[in-house]
Amino acid sequence: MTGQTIFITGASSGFGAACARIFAQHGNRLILSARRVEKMMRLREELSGLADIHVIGLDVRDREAVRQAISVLPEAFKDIDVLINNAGLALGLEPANEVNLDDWDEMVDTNIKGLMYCTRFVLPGMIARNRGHIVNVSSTAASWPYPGGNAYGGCKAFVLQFSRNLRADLLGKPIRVSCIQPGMAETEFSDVRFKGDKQSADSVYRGTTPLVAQDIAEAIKWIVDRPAHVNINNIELMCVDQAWGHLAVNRAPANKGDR
Ligand code: NDP
Ligand code: 8X3
Repeated sequence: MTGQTIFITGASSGFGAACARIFAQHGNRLILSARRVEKMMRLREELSGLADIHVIGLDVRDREAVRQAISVLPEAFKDIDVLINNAGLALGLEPANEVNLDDWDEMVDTNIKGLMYCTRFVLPGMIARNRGHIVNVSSTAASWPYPGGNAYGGCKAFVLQFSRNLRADLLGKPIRVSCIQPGMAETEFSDVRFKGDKQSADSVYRGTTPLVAQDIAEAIKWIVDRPAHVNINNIELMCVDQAWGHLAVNRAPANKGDR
């Protein structure tokens, strides 16, 4: 379908920027939001001639700012058809007993609360217009735990279950809710997770052909393009160089307590 108004959070890089590019190529109106406005202005420049683009500097953790941004959208952009709740991040890989609590707070505030705020402020308009689609970006980390994934995986599990519960709330209304669970994809994600430690970030993808942002954007485009009576509940995708491993087993004699 063409000519829709698409609101993308986290549009300054990675999956969000790739979504902007792919949806712009199909004649949609785009609302791009993230904190780094200059990056989105450059993207708007790149896509000029393809789509009308409204850029919002927005920190999704700020509930009042989210409310305000959505309530003052220009006339041409205010009827949001598709919300892509993509803004998010992982911080650190420390075990739970060593983690910096500020990192946990920031992950919860962004991945969970930010996504809730955007959803809550966009949804009433969708219901009033009797049309809409919310696509939430979760992660394989929602379903498959790994050491150091602690709060990040927990946040993404919230996104998956929240998506399903939204569908339950919306039954009887022509509003779709989808969730996508990508595996490792090379974006700024690992630079952010390792706080600028380039070596650690690069090591995540070394020797692999990881997913790239375009892969996720194409999947989201496909989800949105299904006929109106089809709701894609959830999609999980990984690169071919990623799969599950054995469950971990502790064989060390020490630290077994009373066993
Ligand atoms: P990037 O780091 O490239 O992009 C993250 C985006 O989120 C940026 O545009 C960033 O913009 C935005 N963002 C972060 N915090 C905030 C905030 N407080 N307010 C508004 N925007 C924010 O990573 P990806 O593109 O890879 O990540 C996109 C989503 O995909 C995230 O939710 C991530 O958890 C998820 N994901 C990533 C995977 C991967 O391996 N890359 C795999 C599975 C899921 P800015 O800093 O300008 O605010
Ligand atoms: C990002 C994928 O495996 O780093 O959500 O958690 S992973």
